[in-house]
Amino acid sequence: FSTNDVTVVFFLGGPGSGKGTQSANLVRDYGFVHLSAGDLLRAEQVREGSQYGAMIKEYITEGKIVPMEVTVALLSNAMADELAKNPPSGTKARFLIDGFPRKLDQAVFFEKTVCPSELVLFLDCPEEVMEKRLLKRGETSGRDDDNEESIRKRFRTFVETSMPVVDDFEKKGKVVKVQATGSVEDVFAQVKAGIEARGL
Ligand code: UP5
Ligand code: MG
Repeated sequence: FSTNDVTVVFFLGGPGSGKGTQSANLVRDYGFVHLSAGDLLRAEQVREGSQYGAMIKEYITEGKIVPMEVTVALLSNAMADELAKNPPSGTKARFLIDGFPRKLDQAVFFEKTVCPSELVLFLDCPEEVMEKRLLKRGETSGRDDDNEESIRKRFRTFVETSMPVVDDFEKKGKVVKVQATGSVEDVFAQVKAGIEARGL
């Protein structure tokens, strides 16, 4: 597909900061197509015949970042599928890419080989708040990584590996940062104000 047909917004933030929740609001009000890298990986993990299932499960449980070849292929295939289904006519397709890139080299690779991002939306949230949300969700989510040990590992990976991605985009003036501790509605009001200020 042609990068002229699409607008890409990266949606970053720590584990449990509310990316998935706010994505649903953005889809509803702004017509974004939501692509969660984590959801795509979890679907690939259980896909019949996938050669990556066991590897993905191991990485997710350990809170480690899956090698980018896998994630970037899943994302670019999902984008191509969407554009084949709904070919852009006049207006660009808007993709909200949730939870990716989480490592500097993945950001560089994606922007070079798939599509540069227009904007980076970042949910800023303290670990205590995120931990509480994730443990609560873990009571029913069935996710392999919603337990105390995995959460600790995910936080560590986020600080050591993923925050440098946010910092790098920040230096380039691309980040809209939102405080994610309030209610879902409060956070969404800030998200709206932030992206509208950027003309999206
Ligand atoms: N909640 C949300 N907002 C709230 C609010 N304002 N007030 C009160 N409660 C709120 O929210 C989490 C929980 O909090 C929910 O119960 C929600 O109701 C509540 P959610 O919107 O799900 O937060 P989100 O930021 O999406 O949290 P998630 O757990 O999905 O974040 P992660 O970034 O950890 O998960 P992801 O699925 O992106 O990645 C999982 C793993 O996949 C990674 O650890 C990694 O191993 C792997 N991965 C890669 O390897 N590469 C990638 O590129 C992407 C993922
Ligand atoms: Mg999520």
